[in-house]
Amino acid sequence: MDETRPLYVVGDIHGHRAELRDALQQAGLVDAAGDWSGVDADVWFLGDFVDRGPDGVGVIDDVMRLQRQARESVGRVDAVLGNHEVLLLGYHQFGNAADAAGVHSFGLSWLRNGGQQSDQDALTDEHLAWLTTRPAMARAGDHLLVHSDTVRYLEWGRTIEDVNAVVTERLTADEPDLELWFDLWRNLTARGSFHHDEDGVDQAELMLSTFGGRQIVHGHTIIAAWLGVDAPAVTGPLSYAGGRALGVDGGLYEGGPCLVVPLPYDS
Ligand SMILES: [Mn+2]
Repeated sequence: MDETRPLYVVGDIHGHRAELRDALQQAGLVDAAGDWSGVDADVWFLGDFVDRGPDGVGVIDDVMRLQRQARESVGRVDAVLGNHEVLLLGYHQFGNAADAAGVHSFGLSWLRNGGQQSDQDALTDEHLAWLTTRPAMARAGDHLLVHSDTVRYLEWGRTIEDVNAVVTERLTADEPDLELWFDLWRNLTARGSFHHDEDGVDQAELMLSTFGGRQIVHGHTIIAAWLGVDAPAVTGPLSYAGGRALGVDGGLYEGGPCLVVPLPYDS
């Protein structure tokens, strides 16, 4: 990546299409019509487009369109997979089928985690092809971009390329395996690795020394939960673990802000 290009990350949106458009417009990345105006910016969405909010697939449509428009310009738009994308895809693929032990099903998890039937109904082959080929991790400059604040990515590989290859292979397999898909959902739903008082810094160091980068930038865990405040009181991202981690989930579905964060973030 060209280090001189502006870099932004966007936290969890969960179906809040209008709020996303407003936040991108405020950052100068889209115009009043919602079309790309970010010129040479590099924008990474950190996943969780769907569930808990009114129009998750509409959000995906917007991001796919911005990706096309940025590509026609000199910008770049992409996204890492969130656990809710895996949930959306898993329920689409497996419905209420249970695993071999009869314990887990995407149907149950989908219901419990804010799944929206309207999103399932709106899914097209084009959405499926795009979602199933998004990476789980990416590097942008000194930043390691992931959805979830967890070390479980290490279970899939020791390089970004290997992790992404494992995830894509599972999601695009000709004969999808419920257990392997559920493993994706379970690991991407884990949280809090870098926030532990005792070993949070070590866990962040482990991720960075393995995958590269100087700061993990993630969504998934609402900043307000750590600050002990309500989501609307959140005003920006949270740098922690000695600056090795940056949380950017403003808690949109709980009334918090849609955070569009320029990197490097100067706290
Ligand atoms: Mn999440």
